[in-house]
Amino acid sequence: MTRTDPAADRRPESELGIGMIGYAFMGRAHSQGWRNARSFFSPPLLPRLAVVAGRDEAAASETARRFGWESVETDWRDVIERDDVQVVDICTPGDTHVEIAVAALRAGKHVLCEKPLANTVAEAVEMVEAAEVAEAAGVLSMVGFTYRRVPAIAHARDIVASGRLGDIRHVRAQYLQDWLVDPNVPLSWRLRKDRAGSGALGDIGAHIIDLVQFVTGDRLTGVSALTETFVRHRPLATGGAGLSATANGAGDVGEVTVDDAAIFISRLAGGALATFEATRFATGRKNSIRLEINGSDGSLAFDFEDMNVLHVLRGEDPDAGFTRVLVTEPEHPYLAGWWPAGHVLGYEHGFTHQAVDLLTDISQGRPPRPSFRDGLVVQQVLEAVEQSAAHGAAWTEIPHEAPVPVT
Ligand code: SOE
Repeated sequence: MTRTDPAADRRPESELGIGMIGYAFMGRAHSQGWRNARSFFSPPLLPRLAVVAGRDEAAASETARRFGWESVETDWRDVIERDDVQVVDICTPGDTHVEIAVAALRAGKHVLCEKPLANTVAEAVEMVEAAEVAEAAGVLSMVGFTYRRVPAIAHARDIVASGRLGDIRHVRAQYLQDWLVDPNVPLSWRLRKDRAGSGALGDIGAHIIDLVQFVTGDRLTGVSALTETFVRHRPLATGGAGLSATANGAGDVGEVTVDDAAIFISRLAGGALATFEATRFATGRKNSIRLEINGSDGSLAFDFEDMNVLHVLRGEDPDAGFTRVLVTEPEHPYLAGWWPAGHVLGYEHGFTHQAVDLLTDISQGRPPRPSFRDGLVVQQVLEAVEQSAAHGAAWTEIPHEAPVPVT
């Protein structure tokens, strides 16, 4: 362990030590979330960036230097053993989530775990069981579906919950990226089933499954799905570090073992029909999360590539068309902590809102949302999609009763 701040041990009780495991894209996004939670909001408990952990000490140290983490570890087990860490923040690939989260919860640490919760339903069940035992002892947990915390999405949920759209009839959800269209993009951990669990389906499909259930307050009851892998072999990144070469021993390419795209239809428990599309091959779409909800008395539409705007049609005057609502007023969710109306927010702000909500929940002993059980429900949908796609798009029910009985 290398300690960068000698004053680190003398901190007021109103702080929680954060131990972040992982330092790459999500590590950077979470780091700024913890920092801005402290700078722009006044959560009852302030986050102290105690330690960032990664097997690559140089890379983890660079994240520590850039974001102000007080120390660095190279083994996540050492993070969990530290008395100055009260929250473990898991920012590593999905194949590591269950082991780290269960160990951290059993060690009495609150846990924030990146999405998707796990790589399988079985792993998610194990995590829910550990989380609910820990919760009984006041140790809390959250899964990182941060798009719930985009103000326009939270506002959309409030509109649906108010009943202003009437009975929900249609839900249209897409998550469109194009970073894999080039077949020369090297094989990364996200393209290996043993590391990521699935491809576009679990990485970005999980987001829109959670968003639809969050905004509508409803649940998917079953799916009929297709998946596709358009590019089945890719160059190994930088000599294939951490990735096995293809069976033919060529050594310069590796097999893609996950989906590049998934499309599926569903019916919500309340009767609405829903369509989902998650793809990394939507050429020209960079991070377009699109949601449209049609109700008997109105509609709403959202696109993350214009993330501060929510288009709302209120049924009073259908000729009026959709109203463009700029969701930046102080009374809109989370905005009071930021800038005056019109000074728009970005992708990173959802991570700050996530940090603020978790810290507030911990201070009040309130179970955070989305919970690990919410993450398990998403995992069940992911598994149903893969089962349906493996059986000619056969209709596949999603168990109504979670495999972990609600206690
Ligand atoms: C890659 O698809 C990715 O980084 C996802 O893993 C994130 O969850 C999403 O927010 C942005 O795109």
